[in-house]
Amino acid sequence: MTGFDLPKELLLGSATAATQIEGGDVNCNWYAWSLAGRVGEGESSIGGAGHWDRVEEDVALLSSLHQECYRMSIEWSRIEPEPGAWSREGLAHYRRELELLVAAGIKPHVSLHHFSCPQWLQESGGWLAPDAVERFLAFARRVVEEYADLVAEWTTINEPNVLANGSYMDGDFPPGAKGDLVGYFRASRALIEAHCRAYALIHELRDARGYPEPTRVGFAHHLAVFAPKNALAAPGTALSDFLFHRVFLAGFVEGRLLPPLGLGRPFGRPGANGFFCDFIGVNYYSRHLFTACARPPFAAPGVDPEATDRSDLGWEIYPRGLFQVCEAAWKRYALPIHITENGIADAADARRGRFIVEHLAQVRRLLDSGVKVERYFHWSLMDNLEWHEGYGPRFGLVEIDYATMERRPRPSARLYAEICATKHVPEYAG
Ligand code: IFM
Repeated sequence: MTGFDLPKELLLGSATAATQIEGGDVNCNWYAWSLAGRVGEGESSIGGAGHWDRVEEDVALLSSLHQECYRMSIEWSRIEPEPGAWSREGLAHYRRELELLVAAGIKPHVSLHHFSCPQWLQESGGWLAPDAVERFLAFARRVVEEYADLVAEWTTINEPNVLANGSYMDGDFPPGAKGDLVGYFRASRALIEAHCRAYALIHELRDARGYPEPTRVGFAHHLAVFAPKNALAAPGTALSDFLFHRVFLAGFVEGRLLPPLGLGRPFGRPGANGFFCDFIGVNYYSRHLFTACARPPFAAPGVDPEATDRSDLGWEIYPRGLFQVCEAAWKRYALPIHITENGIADAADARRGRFIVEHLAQVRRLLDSGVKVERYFHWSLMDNLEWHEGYGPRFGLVEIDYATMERRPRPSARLYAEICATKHVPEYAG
């Protein structure tokens, strides 16, 4: 049999986020965003993939697909539906889910913030509210105190660059501001501060309890390959790369503000390794081709017209990019890499199997080059709400029939399950 093997220490699993799959939450800012007509074509987060009522079924599904680890998020508005009021029902619900995972031998990885927040926080300014960081830390404290026995691995904040950009530059995320540079910078700074302080807090709360599994805290960074179309586009591409990737790495990993966000290291004490991360979470999807333009940052992203291999969303499928972004992060920090997301919108499931095999081949290359990759989470376990795009894009290993909420594993799910069970990646036969 040809193909290649992966080491047993590399855990393979899949990822989701609460707002995208749970359904039923009226206190979240994305529900209000749905009511405002900003999700898909009049779609709503209220349905999700019906996960809130199907936790047992979905944990059984994860088991049947031989997932070794599962990245999920905890919906802030389920835990704190009103300021300072902790929901017993919400807390008990996630405890049950986490207990089911642990009982099934699936290692949970919990994200505290994955794009959404309670509507009450949104109404007081979201990440621009004067007390946003303190509010987030109070939520983090409550969650970590509650689940420290079950969860060792934590993501503080998912894709802060995408969140700040969507909320204040593109306007697709609440509050829908467009080209608001001041808002973008202030939100980015608040996210960095929230992460750095949560890093210390999670360690302080959990390390003291002496669990055998060490606490590990990081953030999930959206890292794409930014390539210039030609020499003219090179400076603008480099500047875009700096603003979208590097500034957030410096903030979240080093606790350092770089211009234009500020200067210095204002966020207190890092961990024993000198950083505010024990691993770097990498969310990798695609490559963007930049063309020179007249407006700052003087290059605009697009898709290479010659790239024929694309997802349903038109994103270029570029497996080598996974190697490039992970290797660059490793060279800079030598921190373990957790691939916290990697996946494809592919309703017909025509390309997902190959996508998985080709991206895992890059993981093999990374390991062979000495890069410490410890986790790979495929995005996503199941079809879900692709934020402002609605339910159209199908990222799931498992198809969701939204009329009945029936779960139907796609052929790629079977292939990936076999890989997870055997740690052998077969040559892709189509
Ligand atoms: O669905 C999103 C996820 O919430 C964050 N990372 C990218 C995914 C696909 O766009």
